[in-house]
Amino acid sequence: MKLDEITVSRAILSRFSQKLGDSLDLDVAIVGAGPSGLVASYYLAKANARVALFERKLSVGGGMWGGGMLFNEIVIQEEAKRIVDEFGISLQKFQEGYYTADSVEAVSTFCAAACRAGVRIFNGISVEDLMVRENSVAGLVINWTAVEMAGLHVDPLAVRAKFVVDATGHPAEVVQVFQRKNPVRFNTSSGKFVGERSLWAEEAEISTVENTGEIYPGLFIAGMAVNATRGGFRMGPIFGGMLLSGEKTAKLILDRMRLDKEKKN
Ligand code: 48F
Repeated sequence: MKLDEITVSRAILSRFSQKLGDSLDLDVAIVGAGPSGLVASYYLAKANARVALFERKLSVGGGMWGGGMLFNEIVIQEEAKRIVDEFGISLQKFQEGYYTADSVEAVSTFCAAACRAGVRIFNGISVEDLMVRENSVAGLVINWTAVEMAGLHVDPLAVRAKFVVDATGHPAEVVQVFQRKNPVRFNTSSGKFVGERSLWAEEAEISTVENTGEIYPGLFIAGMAVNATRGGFRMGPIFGGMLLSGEKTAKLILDRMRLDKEKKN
């Protein structure tokens, strides 16, 4: 077969335009492809929601690749074992209730499962703002990470979504930019972004999951962004809470979608 460079270029342009074009009007837009965002997106897509995931970096996986202090093993506790098993990631029992997984296998498997379930993942794209309507969040404002890094004055594009999930980890970037630019009151103890507390793994793992939810109409928080937004503790390199938070996010949004549909009919 003869290879033509222009056909290669045309194939990339055409397929990417189609993929992004099909993602401009979504049920759910997730920001951040760490463990919580990947897992949330997987369960949403599996239930046939139209979902896309926007990740600033080239690589997905967020803070999972490096395990703890670059030792690329992650720890999963008993409560989240069923999720890891569902994805088919190999787990080794360390001692009662503690399991370990190779972080590279974990990231690549979560990512492949999300893609195969129908999630469209856009890497190298940063979310710089939200789109709003009167009293709710209506989507994302996106731009190339390369534009952001170069500090170029280039206007962004917009993505409409019924629900937005901040899964940006410790900085809770979406929540923070939204608060900075709008006189909003969140569903948190102070009505504002509270900020993350120091390390307390057990407490943090519980509160991550308990506090996962909608903090403003149309805006959900998942993973470490939950503890940052609601003033929870950090938990270090144990990842069960991230997975359970992602699963809960998907469940809450799917319930809401069902309710909204029933109300319409
Ligand atoms: O930090 P991250 O892995 O979030 P997570 O799912 O998991 C937290 C754990 O990794 C770990 C922990 C628990 O053990 O404490 O830190 O809550 O992934 C967040 C992803 O969001 C991307 C960022 O590059 C990372 O991959 N991200 C952050 N801000 C933006 C963004 C943005 N504005 N636009 C797009 N992506």
